[in-house]
Amino acid sequence: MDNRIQIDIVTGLPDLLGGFIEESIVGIARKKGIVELTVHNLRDFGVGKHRQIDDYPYGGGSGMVLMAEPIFRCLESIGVKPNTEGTDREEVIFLTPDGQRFDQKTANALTMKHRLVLIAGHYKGIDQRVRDYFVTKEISIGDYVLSGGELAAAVVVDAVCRLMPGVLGDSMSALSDSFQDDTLDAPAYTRPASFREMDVPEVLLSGDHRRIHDWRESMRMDKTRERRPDLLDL
Ligand code: 6GU
Repeated sequence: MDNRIQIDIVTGLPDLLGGFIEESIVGIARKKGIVELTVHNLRDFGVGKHRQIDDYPYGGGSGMVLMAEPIFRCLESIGVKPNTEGTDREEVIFLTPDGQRFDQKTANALTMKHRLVLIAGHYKGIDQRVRDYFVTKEISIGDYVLSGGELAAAVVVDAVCRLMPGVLGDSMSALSDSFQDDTLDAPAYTRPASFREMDVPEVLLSGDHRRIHDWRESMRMDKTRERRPDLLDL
């Protein structure tokens, strides 16, 4: 089966990702051997005795720019090819607010790759030559600005890992998610059936799977019409 994926994250702030990777669904996917994830510290490829990884922008302006050299050396050390020689089973992704908006469809498409290399820039940007030479896809996780790409990389990795076959215990669970079929999820309840005089809808206790299915379907549609009508006219 083709359900393994190799993920490399390139960052100047590797510590930001440690806890997330170990504790999350990503940790489970790794332990099951479905995801092989490595975080690469750009500082290890820094220039000069201070292992410099960023510098002032040519032409002036605020903020620092990640230098081309450390990123080139890091990517070359893990066998990443220039984007002119890549395969369709590999994607080199730069996380940036000016990228293409991340959504469930993109997450699904990324699960089909053998390898994802994610570059998280933490400063004003990265030297354009990295984008020109290596990057095959630029992703933004929404219309707001984060101080670095690390959180965005974590978002993408989480969304992709949980879709990999075998990661979630209940293989149906990912398929019924909000967005997976362009609708929002129905309300969920667990025990007890009555809590501070708030009761679980009777239908969910009925054991009648047909009625439960129809109720959930109708709640999904109502919620989607109310909150995200844009999803229905796609
Ligand atoms: Cl991918 N990076 C940063 N720095 N900010 C963002 C983003 C990415 N997506 C939305 N805002």
